[in-house]
Amino acid sequence: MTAFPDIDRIPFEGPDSKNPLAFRYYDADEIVDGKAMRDHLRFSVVYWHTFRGQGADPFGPGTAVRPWEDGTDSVENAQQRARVAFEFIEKLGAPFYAFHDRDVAPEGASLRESNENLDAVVSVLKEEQERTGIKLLWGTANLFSNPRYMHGAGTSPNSEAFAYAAAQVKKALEVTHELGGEGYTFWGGREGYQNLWNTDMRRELDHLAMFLHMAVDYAKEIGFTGQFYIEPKPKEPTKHQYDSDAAACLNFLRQYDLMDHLKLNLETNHATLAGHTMQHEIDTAGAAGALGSIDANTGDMLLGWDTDQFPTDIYLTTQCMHTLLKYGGLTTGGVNFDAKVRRESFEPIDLFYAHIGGMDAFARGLKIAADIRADGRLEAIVNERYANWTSGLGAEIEAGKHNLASLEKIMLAKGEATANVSGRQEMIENLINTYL
Ligand code: XLS
Ligand code: NI
Ligand code: NI
Repeated sequence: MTAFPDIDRIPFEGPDSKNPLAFRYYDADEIVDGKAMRDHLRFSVVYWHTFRGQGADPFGPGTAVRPWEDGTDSVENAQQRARVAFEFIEKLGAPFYAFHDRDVAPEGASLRESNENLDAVVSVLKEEQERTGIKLLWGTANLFSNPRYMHGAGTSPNSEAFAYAAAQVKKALEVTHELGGEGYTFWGGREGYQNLWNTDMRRELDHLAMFLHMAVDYAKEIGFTGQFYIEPKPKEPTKHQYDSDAAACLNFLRQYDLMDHLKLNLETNHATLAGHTMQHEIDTAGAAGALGSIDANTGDMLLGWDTDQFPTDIYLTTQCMHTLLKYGGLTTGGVNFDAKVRRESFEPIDLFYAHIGGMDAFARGLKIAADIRADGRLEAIVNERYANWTSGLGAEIEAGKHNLASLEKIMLAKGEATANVSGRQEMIENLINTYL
C-alpha cells in the first residue's frame, strides 16, 4: 500500500530543472564549506502539521484531503498514518522528523490508556525508523491541548495538572530515548498568563524551573543523553508567555541554573511575533553558547499571528545560515519545518511542494552564506569596524586593564574621542545583494 503512488523519491536536478517535484539546490551529498549539505541542514519534518494538520481555522473546519485517514481516532489509524508519514519523509529525502506524544497516538480515557496507545504507535515508528534510516530529531509532549492544561502545565495553579504533565514528560522522554531521539524540546504551550491580577508570577516561574529540573534528572536516570531545548514564543496561546524570546529564555535558564542542560530551539515566526528578526534570535543564542536547533518557518508581516508558513525567502534563509555558520553551524539540532500548508492547499501533493520549497530555500541560503564567508569582504568590513579594539587602548580595555578613573585620565588628556567611521550599512546591503 502506498499513499503517494505517483511520486518517486524527489531527485536533485539542478537550478535549470523545470520539474516542480525536484530539488534545484538541495543536493544532500554536495560539499559546502567542508561538509555535506545533508549534515549542515539536518532537515526534519514535523508530525503535527504535516500529518495531523487539517487546515481548520476559527472560521471553518479542516479542508485537507488525506486519503489514508479512515476518519477515526483509533490506534490502527494512527499506526497506518505513521507508515504514511515515513513513506512521505523517505520520498522527500529528509533525514529527521519530530513529534509530540499526542500527534502520533490518540489520547486515551486515562493516563495508562494513553501510554498504551503511545507504545502501540511507537513500535511502528521504531520499525519504520529501522526500515528507512530516518531519525528522530526531537520528541516532545503536548502539554497545551487537553483542557486540563487550560491554566498551563508546569505553571498551572492546579498542582495535579502539574503532576499529570510531569507524568506525560516522563513517558515522552522514555519513548524519545527508545527511538534514539537526538533531542527533547519544551515549548511553553500555555506557560504564561492572560491576566496578572489572578497570577502569582514568581511561584509559576519557580514551578516551571522545578519541572525542567525534574526532566533533566529523569533523563540522567534513564541514560538519555540527547540535547534538551526550550523554544521561545511571545504570545499565542497566552497573552504573555514566560519564554517570550531568546533573551527571556536565557535569563530564565540562568536564574534557575539550567544553562548547562538546555539550549534554544528558535522559530522564525516566533521571533517576528516577539518583534525580532530570526537572525537576531540566532545571534542572541549563539553569543550565549546556547544555539540548539531551528524551527524553520515564516510568518506574514501583514498578519499578527503564528501562520507557520514554509520559508521561501532566500534573504531570510541566507541570514539564518550566515549566522548559524558564524557559530559553527548546527550540531545536535536541525532545520525543522514547523510549518503548515495553507488551508487552500489541501491536496497531499502540496505537502511535497511545500517541503521541497523550504529545503531548496535553505540549501540556497546555505550556499550563499558560505560564498559570503569564503569571499571574506563582509567579514573584512566587520573586522575593520572593530579594529580599534584589537590593539592599543581597545585591547587594553578588553584585557581588563582599565577602570573609570584610568579612562577618564586618558580622555581628559585627549579632550575628545577619535572621530567615528561610517557604518556603511547601504554599501553592505548592496554587497549582500551581489551574492544572491
Ligand atoms: C508552537 C510551537 C510548537 C513547538 C513544539 O507554536 O512552535 O509547534 O515547536 O511544541
Ligand atoms: Ni515550533
Ligand atoms: Ni510556532
